[in-house]
Amino acid sequence: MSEREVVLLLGGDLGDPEQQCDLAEAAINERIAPVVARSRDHWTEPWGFTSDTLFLNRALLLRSALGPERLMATCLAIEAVLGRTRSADGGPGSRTIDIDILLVGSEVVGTEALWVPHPRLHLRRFALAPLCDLLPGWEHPVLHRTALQLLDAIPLH
Ligand code: PH2
Ligand code: MG
Ligand code: MG
Repeated sequence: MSEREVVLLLGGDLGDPEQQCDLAEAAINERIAPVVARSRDHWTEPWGFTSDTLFLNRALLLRSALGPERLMATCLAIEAVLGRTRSADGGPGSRTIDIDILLVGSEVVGTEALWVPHPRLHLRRFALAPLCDLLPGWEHPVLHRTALQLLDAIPLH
């Protein structure tokens, strides 16, 4: 299959988030594809749960021919190498590193294990703001709004 634009979102709030994101980026470079562009670093309030620590969120743009399932498996393997653990109830919580697939070109996947574009992308400022650093004009293949339009639609508070 031909190469498509892939955007991954890194996020972490435990330990040294800058170092964790740098390590994740190096592993992605080596195991998935060269990183073409990187968003600014966004320090963000935790979304969906409370914590004293801020998240570092950073988006990465790659070009890859890998399908979403292979991408996801590799992201999970890199998280594991970097010491990612998950809460027993599966709910959101503090973590060393999370690597999520935001989009794979205009591909749409909806299975029990994997949704692409990320199912909560349009609700999350912490994901849309880094994405807009990279591809503000990307059009969501289901919602038919650009990344910038989706970001503008999120209330500030
Ligand atoms: N990730 C979550 C839940 N909440 N909040 C921020 N600020 N950044 C994240 O990356 C994040 C979150 C689930 O993966
Ligand atoms: Mg996540
Ligand atoms: Mg994740």
